[in-house]
Amino acid sequence: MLKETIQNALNAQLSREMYSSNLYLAMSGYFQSINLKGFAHWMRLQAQEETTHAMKFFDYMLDRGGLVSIGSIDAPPSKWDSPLAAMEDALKHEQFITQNINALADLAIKEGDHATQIFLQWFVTEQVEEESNVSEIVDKLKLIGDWKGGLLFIDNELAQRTLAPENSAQAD
Ligand code: OFO
Repeated sequence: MLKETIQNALNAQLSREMYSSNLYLAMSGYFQSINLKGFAHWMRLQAQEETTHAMKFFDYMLDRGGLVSIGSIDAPPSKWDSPLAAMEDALKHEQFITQNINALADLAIKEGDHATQIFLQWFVTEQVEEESNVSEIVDKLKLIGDWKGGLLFIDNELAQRTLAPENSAQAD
């Protein structure tokens, strides 16, 4: 049985993961609208990955006899000033998610909830990867500055992305 404090915190994170999915889907739409199809593809997969993250919280709470409650989810923006501005927003958002995962892990320790601590370890590791992936794209965009050829090169690179098995919809 989940303690109420833990259940509330897990439900709040479930909603944040759903917001992440909506945010990245909105970014995918923005990139598609400016014909950066590699960026759009990368963000579309990122949105799918976030849905998988949300479902991990959903399944975990139910496995522990908890109650899922879906909170209201803010609408994400629909456009950005530049590819760099969008990716910088994505990085800021991932840093925010990392803070929340860490706060959840602290709460699980405080409440002596060992199962939740172990469940959250996957997310602690995942956040290192999430920040690093986005940060690399931000750095490359800064490096190329206004050079359009460089932007198309990055776009081609991002078009190659595939989903890792642990982040595909089939994972549980
Ligand atoms: Fe769920 O990792 Fe990004 O937000």
